Amino acid sequence: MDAAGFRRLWDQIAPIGRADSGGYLRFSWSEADLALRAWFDAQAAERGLRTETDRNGNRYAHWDPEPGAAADGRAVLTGSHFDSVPHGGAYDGPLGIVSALLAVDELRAAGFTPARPVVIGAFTEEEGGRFGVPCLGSRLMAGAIDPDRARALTDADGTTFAEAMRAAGADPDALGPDPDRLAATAAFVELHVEQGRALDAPVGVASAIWPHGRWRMDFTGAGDHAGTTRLPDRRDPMLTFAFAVLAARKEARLAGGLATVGRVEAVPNATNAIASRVTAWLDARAPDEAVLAAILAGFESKVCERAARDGTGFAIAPESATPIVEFDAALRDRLADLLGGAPVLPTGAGHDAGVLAAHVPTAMLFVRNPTGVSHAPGEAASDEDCAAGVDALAAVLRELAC
Ligand code: HGY
Ligand code: MN
Ligand code: MN
Ligand code: MN
Repeated sequence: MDAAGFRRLWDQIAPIGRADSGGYLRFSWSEADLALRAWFDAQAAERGLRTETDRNGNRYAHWDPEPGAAADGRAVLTGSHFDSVPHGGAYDGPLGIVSALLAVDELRAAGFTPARPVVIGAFTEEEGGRFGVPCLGSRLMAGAIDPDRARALTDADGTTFAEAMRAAGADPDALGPDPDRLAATAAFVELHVEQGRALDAPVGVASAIWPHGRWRMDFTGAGDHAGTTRLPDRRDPMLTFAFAVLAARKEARLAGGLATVGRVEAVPNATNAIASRVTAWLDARAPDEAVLAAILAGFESKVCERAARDGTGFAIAPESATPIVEFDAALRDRLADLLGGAPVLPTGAGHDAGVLAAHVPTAMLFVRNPTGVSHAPGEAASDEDCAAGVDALAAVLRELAC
């Protein structure tokens, strides 16, 4: 397709949830998310696609085959997510949904009729940007998280996932595994912007996702006056926290993985008070499980030692874990061949495709990111590469929906 055609549809969602930073605030069930869902529904209606929300709040548009179509009735699922991290980029998620709509247009314009359903999915809370656990919609579908836990997850204001869902008109009582839907899915293909500088061609195919997880860390001490408490008398959790940030980076560097502390909350959060508590979140990723385990073990023991010296408390608890994902090798090779020998590359970023890969033959297409920036306003993709992504996705859907 041509770049201008991509841009026309893309521009329709560009203002939704855009902040002054140039990044996006598109949290699940927020006004922006509901506006995107309404836009998705309108696009589906324009194309005569049947829409549906599953028990976990994931939204779908179905391109149904003609009655009596030859295939076994199982669907080819494509799509991604609308939600963003705070001040995230424009492409992470929505690119996969917009590209899917355009790929359907392209296939129809070419006279293609699918032999099996082609379904476009918009997954809920992929980023965990509001409720903390990433890929929540797909995890629920796959039975990878207890629905009671999901319902009780809270956002920064104390609103639970269940309350947010209900306020948006969805039913949180229905949350839970959806094995029938998984069984009715022949393949899932998620198109996504590449999130680093690893892809030097318009379109690539994913090989694997690094194992990764999130941990909540609580540093506790004694709140006190910044002007009257002598240094030896302090039990300052901020000190232990500061050590932990450096320790995470050091352990990751030594082991050959990645560790990030990108979110922190201090109590009481006053300039002239020693904090009584610091809560922070660790994100760690690695090329394999052993390296990830080594980072965590080294980190925990160093911070515990340090906390003992600081007279502070330190507790760390996992909030989500995603094991290594090796995408279906046959599908990966088939798609790379189909796309004329497209580059095949792993990623350190998590995706709904990574969750569903345990249940359904799954593949990912990546679109080149010239800045290599993601989860920040600088995330980029050229219209030409996005159009190439649409062409690639259309070719893949044609191949899989025959
Ligand atoms: O952070 C992550 O990789 C999540 O998918 N988006
Ligand atoms: Mn993301
Ligand atoms: Mn994403
Ligand atoms: Mn005072």
